[in-house]
Amino acid sequence: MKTRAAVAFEAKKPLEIVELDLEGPKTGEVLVEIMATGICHTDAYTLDGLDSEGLFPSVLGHEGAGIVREVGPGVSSVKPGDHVIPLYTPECRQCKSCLSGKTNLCTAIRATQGKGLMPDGTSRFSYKGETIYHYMGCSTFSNFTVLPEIAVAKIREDAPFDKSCYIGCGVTTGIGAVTNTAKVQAGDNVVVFGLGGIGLNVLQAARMVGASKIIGVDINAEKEAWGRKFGMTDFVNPKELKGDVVDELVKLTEGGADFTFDCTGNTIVMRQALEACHRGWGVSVVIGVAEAGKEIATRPFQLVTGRVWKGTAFGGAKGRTDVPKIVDWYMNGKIEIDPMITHTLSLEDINKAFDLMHAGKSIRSVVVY
Ligand code: NAD
Ligand code: AHE
Ligand code: ZN
Repeated sequence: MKTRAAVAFEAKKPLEIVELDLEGPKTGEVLVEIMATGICHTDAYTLDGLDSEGLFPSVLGHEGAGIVREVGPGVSSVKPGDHVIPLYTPECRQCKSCLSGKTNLCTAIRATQGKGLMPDGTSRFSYKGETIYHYMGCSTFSNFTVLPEIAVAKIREDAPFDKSCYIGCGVTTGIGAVTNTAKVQAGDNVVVFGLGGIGLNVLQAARMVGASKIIGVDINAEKEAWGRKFGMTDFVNPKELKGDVVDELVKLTEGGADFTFDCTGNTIVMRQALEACHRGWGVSVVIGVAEAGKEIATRPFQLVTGRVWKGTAFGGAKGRTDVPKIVDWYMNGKIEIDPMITHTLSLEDINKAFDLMHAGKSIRSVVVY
């Protein structure tokens, strides 16, 4: 079949809207009509050529929601008509990682996914006879995409696609980082670095679990008002600060935070986030994805004296199990999504979403097909 898609033909070039050829689902795969997709900073980072796994030409996008239109042989967990969210972190429930109960990082298809291919080692997308690569196993910048059955979460049908798509990455990552990875408790002090599409979800989760002080840090002054909407109690803008940001945060938290979160992808900020943790027990969670080649550093003494450095992918969420629950949280009003979706665009305008993100003018842009 044919599908309209925004293709990344080259790094650092705008996406091009073209009609691709799409092969139907093979064994264990499903064809999904994507109804809406968010644009996450990770898409921009890959398009900018900063992902060591980035491949071109490819169909980017990993924050979608849609409807199953066809299933391949052997598919049993979903059927045509089901509403689903594609999962860049699948959940096979059979691999060593899934069975361990210790991680959400299913390994069933990670090797081929990282090569832009389906589990059988081939791509379903092509253009004028040339292979176009998949991205993060999702490729939601295409109106139709093919996914392994283990990489879709079935969700309730009354959830609006243009909002629930955000649960495919940003919402689940931010909320899960707090509830699954850090396990923040009522009364804890929290610092969130970077108040974008991920950071604001960390803030709302910290508020939801009853954190005490919830401090936001951002170099964009406009993010103060955004943070306050989602539970932030204090704001620090390093650009407007005379002294050192870590000293300021340690002072504000009377000795250091119980939990800090990096939602910037900047390795200098990651260090600040660790060092702003409380001596003896503070935990810093790296969410941000750093450019290829970047490394983190700190004095080992920071760890010797009890600070813990850890990271999280997709908020530690097990996609098929947890995503439908997060959709329920949204539909029941436990979490907010609508105010964070600042721009809704057509596929033809998708490059504007990247411009808005780089200019710091959007929280989340969503493309509706
Ligand atoms: P975004 O562009 O919406 O937000 C980033 C925010 O960080 C902006 O508000 C920006 O002003 C702020 N910022 C930039 N430099 C800063 C600095 N030096 N100090 C303080 N604030 C600074 O991006 P996003 O969509 O929220 O994504 C954030 C990061 O999380 C990206 O690196 C993205 O790739 C990553 N991410 C990781 C996961 C995961 O599973 N680990 C999932 C989604 C996104
Ligand atoms: N491919 C990159 C790393 C990119 C990365 O860390 N991706 C996160 C999700 S970001 C979503 O917006 C992730 O899930 N990582 C775990 C995984 O298995 O990819 C690189 O550095 O090679
Ligand atoms: Zn993302």
